[in-house]
Amino acid sequence: MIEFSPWPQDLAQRYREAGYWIDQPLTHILDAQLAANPEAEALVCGSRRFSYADLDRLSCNLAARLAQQGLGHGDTALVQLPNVAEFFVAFFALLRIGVAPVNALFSHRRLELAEYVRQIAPRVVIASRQHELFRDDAFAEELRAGGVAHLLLLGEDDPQRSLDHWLTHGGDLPAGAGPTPGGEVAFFQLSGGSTGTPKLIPRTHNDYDYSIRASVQICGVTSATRFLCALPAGHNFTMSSPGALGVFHAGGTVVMASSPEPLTCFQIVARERITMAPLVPPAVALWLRAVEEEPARRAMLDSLELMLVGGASFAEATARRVPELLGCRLQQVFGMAEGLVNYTRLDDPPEVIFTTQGRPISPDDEVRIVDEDGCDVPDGTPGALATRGPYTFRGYYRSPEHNAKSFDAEGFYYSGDVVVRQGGNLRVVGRIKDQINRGGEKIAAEEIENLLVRHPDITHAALVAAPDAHLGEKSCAFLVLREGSGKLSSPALRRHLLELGVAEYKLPDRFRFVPELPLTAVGKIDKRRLRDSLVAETAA
Ligand code: OOB
Repeated sequence: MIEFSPWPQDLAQRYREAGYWIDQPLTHILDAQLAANPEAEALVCGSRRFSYADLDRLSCNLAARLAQQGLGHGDTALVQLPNVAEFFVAFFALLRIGVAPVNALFSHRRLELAEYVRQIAPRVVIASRQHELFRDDAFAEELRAGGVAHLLLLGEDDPQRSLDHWLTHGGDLPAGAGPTPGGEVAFFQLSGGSTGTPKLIPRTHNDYDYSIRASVQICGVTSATRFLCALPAGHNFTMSSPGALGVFHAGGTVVMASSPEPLTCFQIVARERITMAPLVPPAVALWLRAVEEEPARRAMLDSLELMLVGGASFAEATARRVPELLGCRLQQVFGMAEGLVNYTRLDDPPEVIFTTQGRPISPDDEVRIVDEDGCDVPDGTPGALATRGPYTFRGYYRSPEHNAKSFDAEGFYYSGDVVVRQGGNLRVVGRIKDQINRGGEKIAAEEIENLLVRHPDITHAALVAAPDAHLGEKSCAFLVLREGSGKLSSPALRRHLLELGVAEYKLPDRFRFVPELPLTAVGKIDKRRLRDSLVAETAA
């Protein structure tokens, strides 16, 4: 069994009695559609179309092959695929035999993948020849030397390790193979993080499935829903809020897109009659601009009924333009891979939809907003968000020290967000965690600072958020250089980081050289002062 921090007995019992936890594996989502609508269109990827029966057959093939190799309960997998149909096929295949995947982002590079491998010691890695790391066999050899028994690649010619081949040449599931029980870990979500190493979030079938079923209700997903999957497919927003899994649950259709870039997406929306699209704020801004530039484009979005926006702060002025310019409704989403998801409701008054990030999914989501002493603040006063509930995790994977800081004695998780409650709805107004939210992509400051000081000429580094008109935030690294060292150029610094194998979205957008870093009264780096200096700079 894969270890995780369980909910206390009394709460677990309450969640079962309330009907939240139904003790079914997530694969029941597919099984139910296979029984009810096997020929309905489940998934579209370019010119390829998959019915629920296809999705079932392909995932069973892969599951059978993996199980025949001895994979099963307690095993883990590292998956790194772009937004293609195979992402969901592989996800269900692994869950069918109780193997728990980590779905790395396609933008992740050697450093991130190596860290996930270190943490979960996967027996199988599923990746793509399209990715730089898998273009030749060097990294594959490293993985093998590190204990990975099976590497399956999309776009590979050798049938022994071609994902395409394993998907189409199955066999029978060995006796005894099957998903893990509902109460156990189904897979790992990735934390946006604020620490030196990325943390993994074990999600159980029960908790994840509940968040999906409830989201389907709240977002009005039905079998007529045609869902655009343009953000990274493995992200919690795209996967479960209500996400592709919510759409499968309702018997609708998921349409893959390689990025949220407006011109390709508009064509997909028009061709596939998309009704629902989740986007991060910078992508919405690009969509709005594309229609403003060429009003005739709006006709391409005719079928679009609902746009979900979340992942980062969404300016009210931009929110108001969504219905006006794109001709669809808006639903704001404030969620986290750790669990808690808030939505504005479809029947909320426009003021609530435009100015808040909504309220929790569940009547049993407990949300506290507290001051620095941990005391609840009154409505209208900003405070730190703490939460526990039927789909909010209880601990990062194998991270006792970090867990001790992220949870209180009652099991409340401190998300690091500063929020205000008004009329029952939440507004996100700030952040305590040491993270940069670059248009929805999260960067843990400490991770990049640690990499920067590995440069021989750098003694101290501090990464902070700088305001940015398009992305909301960009990252700026303040650096103190070793005495006597010459100036370092931005390209040289970026090269240093890229050579360490970090994902490109984490590279600082700007560098500032300072004689020393300002400190607070208790001797910590005064990041607020650094941020303020950037705000002043932007204003000037
Ligand atoms: C989503 O999940 P993560 O894990 O990538 O990031 C969570 C963090 C939150 O703690 C908050 O800091 C920020 O992203 N965030 C927002 C926001 N939605 C997320 N900040 C302001 N306004 C929003 N609407 O980002 C995520 C997961 C599920 C659904 C939607 C987003």
